[in-house]
Amino acid sequence: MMTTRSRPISDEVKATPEAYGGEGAGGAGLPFTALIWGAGVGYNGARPLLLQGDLMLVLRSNPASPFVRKVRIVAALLDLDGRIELSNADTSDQADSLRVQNPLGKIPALILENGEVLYDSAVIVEYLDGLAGGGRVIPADPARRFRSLTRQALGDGICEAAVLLRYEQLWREPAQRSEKWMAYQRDKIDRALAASEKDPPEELDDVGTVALACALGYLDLRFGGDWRGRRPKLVEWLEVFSEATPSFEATRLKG
Ligand SMILES: N[C@@H](CCC(=O)N[C@@H](CS)C(=O)NCC(=O)O)C(=O)O
Repeated sequence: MMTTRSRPISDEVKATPEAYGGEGAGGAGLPFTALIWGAGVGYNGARPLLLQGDLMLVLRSNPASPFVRKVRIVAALLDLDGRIELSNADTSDQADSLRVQNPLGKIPALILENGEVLYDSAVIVEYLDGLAGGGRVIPADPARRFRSLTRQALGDGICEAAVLLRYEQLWREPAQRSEKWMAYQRDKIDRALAASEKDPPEELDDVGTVALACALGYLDLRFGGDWRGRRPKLVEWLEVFSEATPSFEATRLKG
Protein backbone atom coordinates (compact mmCIF):
# COMPACT_ATOMS: atom_id res chain seq x y z
CA MET A 1 0.00 0.00 0.00
CA MET A 2 1.31 3.42 -0.91
CA THR A 3 1.19 6.08 1.74
CA THR A 4 0.57 9.72 1.10
CA ARG A 5 3.53 12.05 1.48
CA SER A 6 2.68 14.66 4.06
CA ARG A 7 5.47 17.15 3.50
CA PRO A 8 7.13 18.60 0.42
CA ILE A 9 9.92 16.60 -1.22
CA SER A 10 12.24 19.54 -0.77
CA ASP A 11 11.66 22.53 1.38
CA GLU A 12 13.93 24.51 -0.89
CA VAL A 13 11.71 24.06 -3.91
CA LYS A 14 8.80 26.37 -3.38
CA ALA A 15 6.12 27.55 -5.73
CA THR A 16 7.60 30.97 -6.26
CA PRO A 17 8.28 32.80 -9.51
CA GLU A 18 12.00 32.70 -8.63
CA ALA A 19 11.94 28.92 -8.30
CA TYR A 20 10.53 28.74 -11.79
CA GLY A 21 13.34 30.85 -13.15
CA GLY A 22 11.00 33.46 -14.57
CA GLU A 23 10.31 31.29 -17.60
CA GLY A 24 6.70 32.14 -17.90
CA ALA A 25 5.72 29.07 -15.95
CA GLY A 26 2.66 30.86 -14.68
CA GLY A 27 1.95 28.39 -11.92
CA ALA A 28 3.04 30.65 -9.10
CA GLY A 29 0.28 32.27 -7.15
CA LEU A 30 -2.34 29.70 -8.03
CA PRO A 31 -4.17 28.21 -5.05
CA PHE A 32 -2.06 25.70 -3.19
CA THR A 33 -5.13 23.89 -1.93
CA ALA A 34 -6.47 22.94 -5.31
CA LEU A 35 -5.40 19.36 -4.85
CA ILE A 36 -5.83 17.09 -1.87
CA TRP A 37 -5.18 13.38 -2.05
CA GLY A 38 -7.75 11.21 -0.29
CA ALA A 39 -6.34 10.83 3.22
CA GLY A 40 -5.58 7.28 4.28
CA VAL A 41 -6.90 5.81 1.07
CA GLY A 42 -5.05 2.81 -0.35
CA TYR A 43 -3.29 2.95 -3.66
CA ASN A 44 -6.18 1.58 -5.71
CA GLY A 45 -8.60 4.02 -4.22
CA ALA A 46 -6.28 7.01 -4.07
CA ARG A 47 -8.10 9.78 -5.81
CA PRO A 48 -7.22 13.43 -5.71
CA LEU A 49 -10.01 15.83 -4.98
CA LEU A 50 -10.06 19.07 -6.90
CA LEU A 51 -11.32 21.55 -4.42
CA GLN A 52 -11.20 24.90 -6.09
CA GLY A 53 -10.07 26.67 -9.20
CA ASP A 54 -8.07 25.07 -11.93
CA LEU A 55 -5.24 22.77 -11.02
CA MET A 56 -2.18 23.95 -12.91
CA LEU A 57 0.99 21.94 -13.14
CA VAL A 58 4.22 23.10 -14.73
CA LEU A 59 6.20 20.71 -16.88
CA ARG A 60 9.87 21.56 -17.31
CA SER A 61 10.38 20.30 -20.77
CA ASN A 62 11.80 20.50 -24.25
CA PRO A 63 9.95 19.57 -27.43
CA ALA A 64 12.77 17.27 -28.60
CA SER A 65 12.71 15.05 -25.51
CA PRO A 66 11.02 11.66 -26.00
CA PHE A 67 10.43 11.41 -22.24
CA VAL A 68 8.63 14.76 -22.24
CA ARG A 69 6.64 13.65 -25.27
CA LYS A 70 5.52 10.51 -23.41
CA VAL A 71 4.27 12.62 -20.50
CA ARG A 72 2.46 15.02 -22.84
CA ILE A 73 0.72 12.23 -24.72
CA VAL A 74 -0.29 10.55 -21.46
CA ALA A 75 -1.65 13.89 -20.22
CA ALA A 76 -3.68 14.25 -23.43
CA LEU A 77 -5.03 10.68 -23.14
CA LEU A 78 -6.11 11.51 -19.60
CA ASP A 79 -7.61 14.89 -20.59
CA LEU A 80 -5.15 16.63 -18.30
CA ASP A 81 -3.15 18.45 -20.97
CA GLY A 82 -5.11 21.66 -20.42
CA ARG A 83 -3.89 21.69 -16.85
CA ILE A 84 -0.23 21.47 -17.70
CA GLU A 85 1.82 24.47 -18.61
CA LEU A 86 5.00 23.75 -20.55
CA SER A 87 8.11 25.57 -19.41
CA ASN A 88 11.14 25.08 -21.61
CA ALA A 89 14.32 24.02 -19.82
CA ASP A 90 17.87 24.18 -21.08
CA THR A 91 19.57 21.15 -19.56
CA SER A 92 23.02 22.45 -20.46
CA ASP A 93 22.51 25.84 -18.80
CA GLN A 94 23.93 25.85 -15.27
CA ALA A 95 21.77 28.83 -14.39
CA ASP A 96 18.54 27.11 -15.37
CA SER A 97 16.35 26.54 -12.30
CA LEU A 98 15.84 22.97 -13.52
CA ARG A 99 18.90 21.95 -11.48
CA VAL A 100 17.19 23.19 -8.32
CA GLN A 101 13.96 21.45 -9.23
CA ASN A 102 15.63 18.20 -10.22
CA PRO A 103 19.19 17.79 -8.91
CA LEU A 104 19.86 15.43 -11.80
CA GLY A 105 19.23 18.32 -14.18
CA LYS A 106 16.99 16.18 -16.35
CA ILE A 107 13.66 16.73 -18.03
CA PRO A 108 10.82 16.09 -17.65
CA ALA A 109 10.20 17.45 -14.17
CA LEU A 110 6.70 18.26 -13.03
CA ILE A 111 6.18 21.10 -10.55
CA LEU A 112 3.07 20.68 -8.48
CA GLU A 113 1.07 23.53 -7.07
CA ASN A 114 2.64 23.18 -3.65
CA GLY A 115 6.13 23.41 -5.13
CA GLU A 116 6.92 19.72 -4.90
CA VAL A 117 8.70 18.41 -7.96
CA LEU A 118 8.20 14.99 -9.46
CA TYR A 119 10.63 13.18 -11.73
CA ASP A 120 11.35 11.08 -13.71
CA SER A 121 8.87 10.52 -16.52
CA ALA A 122 7.60 7.19 -15.14
CA VAL A 123 6.83 8.81 -11.79
CA ILE A 124 5.07 11.71 -13.49
CA VAL A 125 2.98 9.29 -15.55
CA GLU A 126 1.97 7.44 -12.41
CA TYR A 127 1.03 10.71 -10.73
CA LEU A 128 -1.09 11.83 -13.69
CA ASP A 129 -2.79 8.46 -13.92
CA GLY A 130 -3.71 8.74 -10.22
CA LEU A 131 -4.94 12.27 -10.77
CA ALA A 132 -7.29 10.98 -13.47
CA GLY A 133 -8.69 8.32 -11.16
CA GLY A 134 -6.13 5.54 -11.56
CA GLY A 135 -5.97 2.48 -13.76
CA ARG A 136 -6.22 4.46 -17.00
CA VAL A 137 -2.84 4.45 -18.76
CA ILE A 138 -1.36 2.16 -16.12
CA PRO A 139 -3.87 -0.70 -16.08
CA ALA A 140 -5.15 -1.89 -12.71
CA ASP A 141 -5.28 -5.55 -13.68
CA PRO A 142 -1.92 -6.96 -12.52
CA ALA A 143 -1.14 -8.94 -15.68
CA ARG A 144 -1.80 -5.97 -17.96
CA ARG A 145 -0.21 -3.55 -15.50
CA PHE A 146 3.17 -5.22 -15.37
CA ARG A 147 3.18 -5.95 -19.11
CA SER A 148 2.52 -2.28 -19.69
CA LEU A 149 5.13 -1.06 -17.19
CA THR A 150 7.71 -3.42 -18.64
CA ARG A 151 6.99 -2.15 -22.11
CA GLN A 152 7.41 1.36 -20.77
CA ALA A 153 10.83 0.33 -19.44
CA LEU A 154 11.71 -1.05 -22.86
CA GLY A 155 10.60 2.11 -24.66
CA ASP A 156 12.38 4.32 -22.14
CA GLY A 157 15.49 2.13 -22.44
CA ILE A 158 15.54 2.66 -26.21
CA CYS A 159 15.33 6.40 -25.57
CA GLU A 160 18.10 6.32 -22.96
CA ALA A 161 20.47 4.52 -25.33
CA ALA A 162 19.49 6.80 -28.22
CA VAL A 163 19.95 9.94 -26.09
CA LEU A 164 23.43 8.72 -25.09
CA LEU A 165 24.29 8.22 -28.77
CA ARG A 166 23.04 11.70 -29.50
CA TYR A 167 25.10 13.17 -26.65
CA GLU A 168 28.16 11.39 -27.99
CA GLN A 169 27.72 13.48 -31.12
CA LEU A 170 26.89 16.69 -29.28
CA TRP A 171 29.40 16.57 -26.42
CA ARG A 172 32.45 14.81 -27.84
CA GLU A 173 34.80 15.78 -30.61
CA PRO A 174 35.00 13.10 -33.35
CA ALA A 175 38.43 11.98 -32.11
CA GLN A 176 37.08 11.40 -28.59
CA ARG A 177 34.14 9.23 -29.61
CA SER A 178 34.24 5.54 -28.79
CA GLU A 179 32.92 3.39 -31.63
CA LYS A 180 32.87 0.41 -29.26
CA TRP A 181 30.70 2.22 -26.76
CA MET A 182 28.36 3.54 -29.44
CA ALA A 183 27.96 0.03 -30.87
CA TYR A 184 27.11 -1.17 -27.35
CA GLN A 185 24.26 1.37 -27.19
CA ARG A 186 23.10 0.62 -30.76
CA ASP A 187 22.88 -3.07 -29.87
CA LYS A 188 20.52 -2.29 -27.00
CA ILE A 189 18.25 -0.38 -29.37
CA ASP A 190 18.45 -3.11 -31.97
CA ARG A 191 17.57 -5.87 -29.52
CA ALA A 192 14.67 -3.86 -28.09
CA LEU A 193 13.32 -3.18 -31.58
CA ALA A 194 13.69 -6.85 -32.55
CA ALA A 195 11.72 -7.90 -29.45
CA SER A 196 9.02 -5.32 -30.19
CA GLU A 197 8.85 -6.38 -33.86
CA LYS A 198 8.22 -9.96 -32.75
CA ASP A 199 5.53 -8.87 -30.33
CA PRO A 200 3.99 -5.53 -31.30
CA PRO A 201 1.59 -4.19 -28.66
CA GLU A 202 -2.11 -4.84 -29.02
CA GLU A 203 -3.05 -1.95 -26.78
CA LEU A 204 -2.91 1.60 -28.06
CA ASP A 205 -3.60 3.74 -25.02
CA ASP A 206 -1.48 2.52 -22.16
CA VAL A 207 1.86 3.83 -20.97
CA GLY A 208 3.83 0.97 -22.54
CA THR A 209 2.58 1.70 -26.02
CA VAL A 210 3.01 5.44 -25.59
CA ALA A 211 6.62 4.90 -24.49
CA LEU A 212 7.32 2.65 -27.46
CA ALA A 213 5.77 5.15 -29.89
CA CYS A 214 7.87 7.96 -28.41
CA ALA A 215 11.01 5.85 -28.74
CA LEU A 216 10.30 5.18 -32.42
CA GLY A 217 9.49 8.86 -32.91
CA TYR A 218 12.83 9.81 -31.38
CA LEU A 219 14.70 7.41 -33.68
CA ASP A 220 12.89 9.08 -36.58
CA LEU A 221 13.80 12.54 -35.32
CA ARG A 222 17.47 11.99 -34.55
CA PHE A 223 18.54 8.99 -36.60
CA GLY A 224 16.65 9.46 -39.85
CA GLY A 225 14.24 6.58 -39.24
CA ASP A 226 16.87 4.01 -40.15
CA TRP A 227 15.04 1.42 -37.98
CA ARG A 228 12.14 1.32 -40.42
CA GLY A 229 13.72 -0.85 -43.13
CA ARG A 230 14.03 -3.93 -40.90
CA ARG A 231 10.91 -3.52 -38.77
CA PRO A 232 7.81 -3.60 -41.03
CA LYS A 233 5.41 -4.68 -38.29
CA LEU A 234 6.51 -1.84 -36.04
CA VAL A 235 6.15 0.64 -38.91
CA GLU A 236 2.59 -0.55 -39.42
CA TRP A 237 1.90 -0.50 -35.68
CA LEU A 238 3.19 3.07 -35.37
CA GLU A 239 0.83 4.17 -38.15
CA VAL A 240 -2.13 2.64 -36.34
CA PHE A 241 -1.01 4.21 -33.04
CA SER A 242 -0.56 7.59 -34.71
CA GLU A 243 -4.05 7.43 -36.29
CA ALA A 244 -5.59 6.56 -32.94
CA THR A 245 -3.61 9.12 -30.94
CA PRO A 246 -3.86 12.70 -32.27
CA SER A 247 -1.49 13.96 -29.57
CA PHE A 248 1.30 11.86 -31.10
CA GLU A 249 1.27 14.02 -34.23
CA ALA A 250 0.54 17.17 -32.19
CA THR A 251 3.70 16.65 -30.12
CA ARG A 252 5.94 15.73 -33.08
CA LEU A 253 8.88 18.10 -33.37
CA LYS A 254 8.92 19.26 -36.95
CA GLY A 255 12.04 20.10 -38.86
N1 LIG B 1 14.82 8.39 -16.89
C1 LIG B 1 14.55 9.77 -17.21
C2 LIG B 1 15.36 10.19 -18.42
C3 LIG B 1 15.23 11.67 -18.70
C4 LIG B 1 16.32 12.16 -19.65
O1 LIG B 1 17.34 11.52 -19.87
N2 LIG B 1 16.09 13.36 -20.22
C5 LIG B 1 17.09 13.96 -21.05
C6 LIG B 1 16.45 14.73 -22.20
S1 LIG B 1 15.69 13.66 -23.34
C7 LIG B 1 17.86 14.97 -20.22
O2 LIG B 1 17.28 15.67 -19.42
N3 LIG B 1 19.17 15.06 -20.42
C8 LIG B 1 20.04 15.98 -19.73
C9 LIG B 1 21.10 15.30 -18.97
O3 LIG B 1 21.23 14.05 -19.03
O4 LIG B 1 21.83 16.02 -18.28
C10 LIG B 1 13.03 9.96 -17.46
O5 LIG B 1 12.36 8.95 -17.74
O6 LIG B 1 12.53 11.07 -17.29
